Amino acid sequence: MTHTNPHDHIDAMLHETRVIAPPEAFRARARVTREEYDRRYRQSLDEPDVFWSEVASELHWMSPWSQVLDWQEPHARWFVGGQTNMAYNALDRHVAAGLGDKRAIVWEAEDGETRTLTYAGLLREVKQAANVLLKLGVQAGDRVTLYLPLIPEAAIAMLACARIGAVHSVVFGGFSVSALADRINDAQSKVLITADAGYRRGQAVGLKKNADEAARQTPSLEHMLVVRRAGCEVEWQPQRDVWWHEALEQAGGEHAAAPLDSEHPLFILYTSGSTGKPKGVQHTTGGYMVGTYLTTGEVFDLRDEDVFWCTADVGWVTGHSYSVYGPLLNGATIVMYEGAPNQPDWGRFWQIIEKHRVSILYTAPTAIRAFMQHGDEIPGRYDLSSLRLLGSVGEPINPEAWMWYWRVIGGERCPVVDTWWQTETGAIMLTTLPGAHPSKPGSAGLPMYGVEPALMTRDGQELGPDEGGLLVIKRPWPSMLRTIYGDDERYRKSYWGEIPGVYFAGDGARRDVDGYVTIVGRVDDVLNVSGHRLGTMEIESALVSHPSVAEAAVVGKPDPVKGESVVAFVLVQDGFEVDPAELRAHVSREIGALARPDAIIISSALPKTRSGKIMRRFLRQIAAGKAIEGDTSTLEDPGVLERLAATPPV
Ligand code: 6R9
Repeated sequence: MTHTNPHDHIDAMLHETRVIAPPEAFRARARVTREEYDRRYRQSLDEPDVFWSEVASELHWMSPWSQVLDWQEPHARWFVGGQTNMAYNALDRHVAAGLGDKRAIVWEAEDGETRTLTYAGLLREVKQAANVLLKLGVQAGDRVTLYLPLIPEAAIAMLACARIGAVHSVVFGGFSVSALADRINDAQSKVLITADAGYRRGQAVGLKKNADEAARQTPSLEHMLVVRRAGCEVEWQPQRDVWWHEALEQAGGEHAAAPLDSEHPLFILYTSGSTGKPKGVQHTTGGYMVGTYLTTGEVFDLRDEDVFWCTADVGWVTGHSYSVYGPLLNGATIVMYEGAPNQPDWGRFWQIIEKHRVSILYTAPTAIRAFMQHGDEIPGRYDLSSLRLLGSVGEPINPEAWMWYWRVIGGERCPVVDTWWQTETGAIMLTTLPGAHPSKPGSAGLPMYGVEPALMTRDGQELGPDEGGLLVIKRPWPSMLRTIYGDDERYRKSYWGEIPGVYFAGDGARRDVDGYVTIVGRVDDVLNVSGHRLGTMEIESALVSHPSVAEAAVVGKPDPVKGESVVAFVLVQDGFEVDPAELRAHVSREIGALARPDAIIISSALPKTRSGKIMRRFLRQIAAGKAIEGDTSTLEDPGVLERLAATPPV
């Protein structure tokens, strides 16, 4: 392996051979050395029972497991027979160890308001919230939907559910009424926890108003628990609606965490797949807890004095595993920021880091690229010396953005970990360990303990070094999804049925001779827009639900900041005209603003095979402004491609 001095050049930025060793000062006191990684990784594959028992034993179990893994492909049960509680491990355990006064959450609003909760304070509110849920009739196994801004109550509500064994389903606050209603209905939730409004760019966004509208279509819903965040006027149904602050005040402060089976469901989180309907990815208690605990501690080299800031909203899996559960399980201090990265300007992140002395920052390439666009001068105004480690997640990070992050934000002092994982995997799967492994900008790196990746062809042939193929995982791991809620058949087919005997991730990748895996991108009809997963079919069905649209095809187009942007090819319904602004607003209403097409191409025909299948491959080329490549002879009317390429987007 060659080691390139990062000072050397810009020229090397485009070469894949660049390797950056862990900074010496970091390496010298890192939690995990290279030798230790090698030894433990080996052990995790050769003696998984011994390895996982050791890790799980660092947490509290109310009764011990009798078997580490029961694997009946594709169904895994981890820590079989064990009983534990996520909230107990995230809170009570630390308070019992004397850490009650330690800061658990340092929250900051867009306007600079801050609120700090200690471990003891957070535990108190979680116990009260647990009692409120019980009083509303929520029982272990019942589903509770959360539709909240990024405020401490989001974490409190998640932990309160976990404490009583209710299954939370967090719906991102930016999602629309119908996206919310669909998710409540799929989960058959009894209770919705929301807020009067959230703030974004100084504007109050009416969450309760959306929730009220959704509730008209969700018969399972019995109660709405409403956090007062903005203090704005809301409609109120006294039979159904309960103010969070009033209920908590009246609730008892004592609550003993329920001992739950290791395989008791912890949460459902909806994510896009290659068909129209989002999948309710289901995680369970014991395995997810062990996975997020282990990865947060070791990938981020976590220490008692760290201030950990994962910028993800709790509406995404990164917000579940690394804004809430993983760091709390490790007793860390978390920063939580409810607001946009450019409020009041593009220096906001750096100002927060300076103010709260953040030592670990975990964010997405799309944010890094946006900061990079605004230059080195803005971060240069702030004191970033508290930082000691940087992380990236959500999409491939281009080497140029990686280098900028390392150089400008980390001052060539902080290792950068590029962590690959998914909603389905629950926790980080591929990464480098910051003190143990050199980084190769653009490449996620090596498998975490217990993860056995491979590159394969569609028919299951394993590929050698540097051959591009499909990323698969060859054995179960503790934090893996257990099923798709209400649709086990879809779970079987999507993940363990594509290539028999292995977990199919849906990503294309290659692996070099050192074992470093570089992710190329999705191989299915899933887009990654600003690090968020969106199904092309979901957007297409939103488009065709508008009266002016007869048919639609959606593809991604490479975008310098978002990674991918949404391009929609739209066939107009006879007798209608397409109003692009109205169509974009319609998609926002149907799904959420993040699905809004950046470009709409209005056309009279789509490229179809004789059997009627839309050839998206060609549409991707047209969207990217590229020349058409490939065999067009199977198209019913090859002339359609030229006409589409000549149509300016609106
Ligand atoms: C954690 C999360 C998962 C998809 C995944 C892949 C992409 C995530 C990545 C990455 C390259 C990384 N992805 N991390 N691609 N390098 N470090 O983002 O979960 O929202 O389910 O998305 O995101 O394509 O398949 P999720």
